[in-house]
Amino acid sequence: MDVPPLRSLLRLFDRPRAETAPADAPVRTSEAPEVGALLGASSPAERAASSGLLTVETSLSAEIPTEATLRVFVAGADRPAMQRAVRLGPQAEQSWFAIHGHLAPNGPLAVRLALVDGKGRTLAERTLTLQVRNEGELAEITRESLTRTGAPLVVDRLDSGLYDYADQTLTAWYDRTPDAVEAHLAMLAKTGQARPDEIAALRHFVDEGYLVLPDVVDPKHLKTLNAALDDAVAKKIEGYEWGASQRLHNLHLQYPAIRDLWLHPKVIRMLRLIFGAPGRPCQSLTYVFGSEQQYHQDTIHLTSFPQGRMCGVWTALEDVQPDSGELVVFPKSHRLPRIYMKDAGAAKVTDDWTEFGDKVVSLWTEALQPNSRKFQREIYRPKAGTVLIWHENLMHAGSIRRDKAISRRSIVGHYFAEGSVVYYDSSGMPGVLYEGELPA
Ligand SMILES: O=C(O)CCC(=O)C(=O)O
Ligand SMILES: [Fe+2]
Repeated sequence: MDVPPLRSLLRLFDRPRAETAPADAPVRTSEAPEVGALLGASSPAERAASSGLLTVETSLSAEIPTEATLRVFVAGADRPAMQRAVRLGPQAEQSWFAIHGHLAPNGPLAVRLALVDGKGRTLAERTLTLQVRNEGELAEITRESLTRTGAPLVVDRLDSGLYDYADQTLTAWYDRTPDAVEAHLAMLAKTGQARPDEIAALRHFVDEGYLVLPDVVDPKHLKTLNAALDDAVAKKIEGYEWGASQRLHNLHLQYPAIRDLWLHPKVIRMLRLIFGAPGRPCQSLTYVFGSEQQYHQDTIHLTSFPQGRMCGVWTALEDVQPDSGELVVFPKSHRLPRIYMKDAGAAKVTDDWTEFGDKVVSLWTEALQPNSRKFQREIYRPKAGTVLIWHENLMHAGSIRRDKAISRRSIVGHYFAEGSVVYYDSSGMPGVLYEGELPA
C-alpha cells in the first residue's frame, strides 16, 4: 500500500484565526481591584448572525495570581449555564466555550461572563450580544433532538457522546435505503429541482461516495486561481517552500479568485441538492503539490450532528498528472461504520497524534483491509476545472509523489449543511462556518 506512515495527519481543526478578531480589550471592575483581574471575550457571532455552535473566545489574567471561577450566564438567567475554576496569573490564558445556539431563540442573545473569587466577589465581568440564526428543517430537527436529549446549553469540549447519533429519523436521504433514495431522486426530478445530469451525479454520490462535476471552473478563472497560487508561493506564505506537500490555509481570505471558487455557484447549487439545505464552507486548503496524506475519513475531523452533513469539495487547478501524488478514493467505503474518538477510546488531540495513530488509524486500516484489497483504490486524475465532492465518510488519501517535480495544484473546501451542529471530534473544538451571503 503506497501510503506513507503516520505523517501529515490532518490538522483540519486549525482555526481560521484571520476571521476571528482577537478578544476585545479586557475590562475590569472596581469591586475587587486589588488582584487586577482582566476578562477579554469575543465571538464571531457578535458580528454575523450565526447557525449552530456559537464560539466565545476568552482571555483571562490577573496581576496577582488568584484562584477564581469563570461563570457564564445566558439570556439573563441568574444561574450560570456553565462555570469552571480558573487560575489567573499575569500571563493571559486563552480559552473558549461554545453555546448550542439551537437551544436559544433566533435573534440577539445576551451572554454574561463573570470572574468571581473564592469569596463570591466579582473580579471582572463582561456581556456579549450574540446573533442566533437557526432556520429551516434541519435546524428544527436538530433543535428537537438537542432538547429531547438534554444537551447542555454551554459546552467547553465537543464530543460525539453529546449527541443522539442512534436516532435513525435524523439520517440524511443519501444514507437511507435504496427505495428511499430513489423516491427522493424522483421527487427532485419531478419538482424540477434537479436536472437529469444532476440526478445521475447524486446517484453516483449515494452509491460510490463521491460525485464528479466536469468543467465547473472556466479557463479565465483557472488562470487567476493559478496566479494566486504563484503569488502565495513567491511570498512564501506560511513559510511555504517550492516542492513541499504542505497545505496553505484559508487563502480565500487573501485572494478574491480563491474566494470566488470557495463560493462557486455551481458547487453551492450541488451542495444544496445533496444537503437539502444551504452548504456553508468552513475553511479552504490549497495544495501546490500532492498532500501524501494517509487514508482517512474526514468524519472524525470535520464532524456534524446530525450525521452526514459534511462534504469535501476538491477542485483541480491543473490537469492532474500520473505520479504527482494524485488524490485516491475508495469507492463505497462511505458505507463503513463511522468512527469517532469515543468509540476508538482515544483522548482528544492537542499536539501529539501518537495515540490517534494507534487507536483511530488502526481502525481505519482494519476497516479498509488494504492488503486484501477489500475496497478498490481509485486514482483520480481529473482535468483542470473539475470538481469532486465526497461524502463525509468516504475513505480517501493523497498517494505517494513518485515524481517530486510534478505539481498537483488543487484546492479543498469542507462544507457543512446549515442547521447542523459543526465540530471537530478529533480535537473537541467547535467548528467555524462562513456565515455570509451565499450565491443564489
Ligand atoms: O488533497 C489531498 O490529497 C487530500 C485532501 C484531504 O484529505 C482533505 O482535505 O480532506
Ligand atoms: Fe480528507
